[in-house]
Amino acid sequence: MAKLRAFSGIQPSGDLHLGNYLGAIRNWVLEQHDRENIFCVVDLHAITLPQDPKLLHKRIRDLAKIYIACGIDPESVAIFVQSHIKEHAELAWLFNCLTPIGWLNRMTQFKEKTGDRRDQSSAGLFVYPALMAADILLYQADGVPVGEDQKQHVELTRDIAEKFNREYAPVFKVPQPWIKEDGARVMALDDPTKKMSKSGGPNNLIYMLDDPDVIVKRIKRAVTDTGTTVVFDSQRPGLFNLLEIYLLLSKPGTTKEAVEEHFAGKGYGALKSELAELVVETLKPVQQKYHEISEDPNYIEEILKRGADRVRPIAARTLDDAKAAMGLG
Ligand code: ATP
Ligand code: LTN
Repeated sequence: MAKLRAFSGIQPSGDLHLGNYLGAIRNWVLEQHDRENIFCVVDLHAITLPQDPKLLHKRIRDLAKIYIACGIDPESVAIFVQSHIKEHAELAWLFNCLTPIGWLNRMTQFKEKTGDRRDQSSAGLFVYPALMAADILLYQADGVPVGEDQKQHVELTRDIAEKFNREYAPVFKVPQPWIKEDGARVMALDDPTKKMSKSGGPNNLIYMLDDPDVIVKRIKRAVTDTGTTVVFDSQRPGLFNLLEIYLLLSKPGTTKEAVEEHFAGKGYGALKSELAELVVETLKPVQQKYHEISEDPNYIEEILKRGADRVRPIAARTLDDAKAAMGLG
């Protein structure tokens, strides 16, 4: 039986953090051999907010290198840059014309990102979800492995696909959000009521490329409460978050009970130092591989070129079908 196709992407809008890893990339890696995978660096999404051109160019390459350093196999998986395939922007325009403003008005990410500065934000930020729908639907993906915060965008993608298929012709596969229960929402270290995020301030996250001593400091500073027992208590969100991260990074098959038993009689200090050690150990091989890959700048350029060459025909075919169905050209 043919494998299901996964499509996902991350914006090169900042350095990658543990939330991106646990909510997205780790699952891409774990399931890469069971699926056909297309993973994108969504640079056109990044420019919905102002970016420094030189830094953006570097971050695009760094993000692709991190995909590989985390264990994505570039021989079997297509890794490419969104702006290398013109079809994304073109299909996004068709979707802008198909998507009611009311659907976009409901998107919580737009509201969170703009707050009371809506009128100053770019039109691109508002139509961002139509571009995301184009990314996914161009490749006829069966599913989209993402963290919980992207669920609403994948649901909008489904709505757009269904509307197009109903009004014009059945061109698009309607994809599923593939969201794991575990790790889908890693919380900020300095405020466990918010998600860990690139745009959330310097004390909220652990970067994938942080040095070991920085990781230790960040975890030591993480907000907890005044309790003493180390148990999964949802009323103590700071502690809960640290324990969740600990569990996710522990050996496969480790249970919550086993973690609680391990920390019985120990305090928050022990949890923080053991967690820091676990994070450092997890990130060490990723960082090593990242630095190895970085020694030859041509390596990543080659991978990205090959990735784009592999996916371009799929994108071109879907766009042609969509344009024909709409009577364009
Ligand atoms: P920004 O702050 O710019 O929105 P971000 O840190 O939220 O960035 P994205 O580029 O939007 O990161 O997300 C990339 C992937 O990582 C998505 O699949 C998203 O769902 C996932 N992700 C982001 N933050 C978290 C988190 N805190 N917990 C779990 N998954 C996350
Ligand atoms: N909106 C996503 C990034 C993104 C994406 C996609 C994810 C853009 N296009 C297609 C999955 C599939 C985000 O902010 N994390």
